[in-house]
Amino acid sequence: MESESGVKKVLSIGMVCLDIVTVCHKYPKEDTDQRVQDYYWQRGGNASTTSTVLAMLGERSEFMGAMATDIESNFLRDNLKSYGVNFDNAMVCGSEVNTPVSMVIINKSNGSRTILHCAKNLPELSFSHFQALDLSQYKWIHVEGRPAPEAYSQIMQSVVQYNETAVNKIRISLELEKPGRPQLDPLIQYADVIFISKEKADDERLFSKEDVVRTYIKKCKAGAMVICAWGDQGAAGLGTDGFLCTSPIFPPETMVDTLGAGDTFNAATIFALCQGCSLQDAITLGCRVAGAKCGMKGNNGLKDIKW
Ligand SMILES: Nc1ncnc2c1ncn2[C@@H]1O[C@H](COP(=O)(O)OP(=O)(O)OP(=O)(O)O)[C@@H](O)[C@H]1O
Ligand SMILES: *[C@@H]1O[C@H](CO)[C@@H](O)[C@H](O)[C@H]1NC(C)=O
Ligand SMILES: CC(=O)N[C@H]1CO[C@H](CO)[C@@H](O)[C@@H]1O
Repeated sequence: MESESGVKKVLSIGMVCLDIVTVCHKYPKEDTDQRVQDYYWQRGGNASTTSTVLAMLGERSEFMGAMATDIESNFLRDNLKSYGVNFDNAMVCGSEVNTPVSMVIINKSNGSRTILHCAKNLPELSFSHFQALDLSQYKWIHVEGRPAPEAYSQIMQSVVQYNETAVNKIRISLELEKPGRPQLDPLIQYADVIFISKEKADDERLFSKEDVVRTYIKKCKAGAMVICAWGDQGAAGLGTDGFLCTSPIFPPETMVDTLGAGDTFNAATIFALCQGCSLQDAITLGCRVAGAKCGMKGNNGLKDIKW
């Protein structure tokens, strides 16, 4: 048995932000005044949510990204601690910088989430900050494709280079999800696992999860795999070996909240791949955990389920 400190970590790189969530029984009409059912703060940001779910599934999990020092950021720090997500290597910015905030409206009648995002002046993670990391602590690095292609390209290349001679091998996963960011596609060549979102696919006129993985696998390095989650259609995965797999959804009894279902899917899929599962089993676990998440408020309840 390896000692706790010898256990390699999974690092998630990207955004942490504050989600101010409002739950209403139906989606509001413009210029009306009404009561809502609930209101709460939660930690959001795709990489940050992925790091949370990885921690709940039992991985040693770390988050790295830019963080402010304002009131909102205090909430985020306390929250990361409460989930056991390490953030010792976050890029802490000066007092003039604001935490990004997503105002989220959850429609209780169907679980849908509408996001209004406000990013003021938080910088992107820089390569020089990343370079100070001791990579020997990690077995997996998950990268949320942010609009900083140069920094992210340098980050990923430095991991690939480290990996060539290191004893401990690191695998990289990359999430490309926002449409209109084709400048991030070249990052695909450095990743072992690539997550492509439905949103990005829609924008590129790819109309099914199978079309997405068949199109994107051509851009991948040998041995890599592409994964695409497609809301209530489940998910598909394809490796450069040409073996296509799909998973159905595992719907909860009632849909409560789909916010972060995609990040939960990514985390559970990465967790399964870290355990040595096949791609088929990994996306199936991804859909099971994401489905369970859709049936609860937030994702804290996931830690009470045995997978
Ligand atoms: N209506 C649903 N019923 C059951 N499972 C669902 C539903 N919607 C999503 N899921 C599960 O979540 C996974 C991810 O879904 P999807 O890609 O739509 O998330 P997303 O919209 O990106 O979420 P978010 O952006 O809020 O993180 C799906 O593969 C599926 O397993
Ligand atoms: C790291 O090395 C392993 C083993 O050679 C390989 O499978 C993997 O693709 C490499 N990952 C990266 C990011 O270079
Ligand atoms: C903070 C952030 O970028 N959140 C994004 C996470 O992913 C969803 C889609 O899956 C986006 O809509 C969010 O804006």
